Amino acid sequence: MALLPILTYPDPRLHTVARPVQAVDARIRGLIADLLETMYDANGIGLAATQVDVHERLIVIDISEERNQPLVLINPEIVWASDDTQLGDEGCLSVPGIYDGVERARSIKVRALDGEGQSRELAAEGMLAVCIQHEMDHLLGKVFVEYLSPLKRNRIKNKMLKARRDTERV
Ligand code: K1U
Ligand code: ZN
Repeated sequence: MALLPILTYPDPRLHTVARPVQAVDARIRGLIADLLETMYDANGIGLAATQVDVHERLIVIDISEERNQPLVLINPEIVWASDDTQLGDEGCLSVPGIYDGVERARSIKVRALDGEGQSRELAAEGMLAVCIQHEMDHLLGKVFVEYLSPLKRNRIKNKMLKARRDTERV
């Protein structure tokens, strides 16, 4: 297993559209293990392959307090979403230190392959539904700050670029 470097906004590679996973083979099982290790190490509740510069439709999630209920979604598709929405603060490991409100469907149904390559259907609501929608956006090349106003997004972009320059100077 390996810790993978996480791309940070506004890295243009975060806007890459991921292609479907062709086969759940040893390479993909290795990537799943690395994504989970990287997510747990960063104290995240989710991570998309896009964020580690792998542009295939694969996400991992664990919203449990005990951090022992990993969920692997390969080639996920939302097959139903409620009209009812929820507004909640989101964070992102690719935009460290920034939290802001995003409106999302309150309940969804998702079809995906699991880590064994089996097709599953999952109903999710609340935080799990939010996290799945956030991670699936990454696979489409979308970062949550794109839901914010251009003014907020520009401030965040400048803050991230300054933080990157400051780190490079050390
Ligand atoms: O970078 C990511 O995509 C993971 C992201 C997932 C997420 C968090 C909150 C709302 C939607 C999606 C994170 O894990 S950010 C890390 C974080 O600060 C956090 C951890 C637990 C709960 C809430 C935020
Ligand atoms: Zn994110």
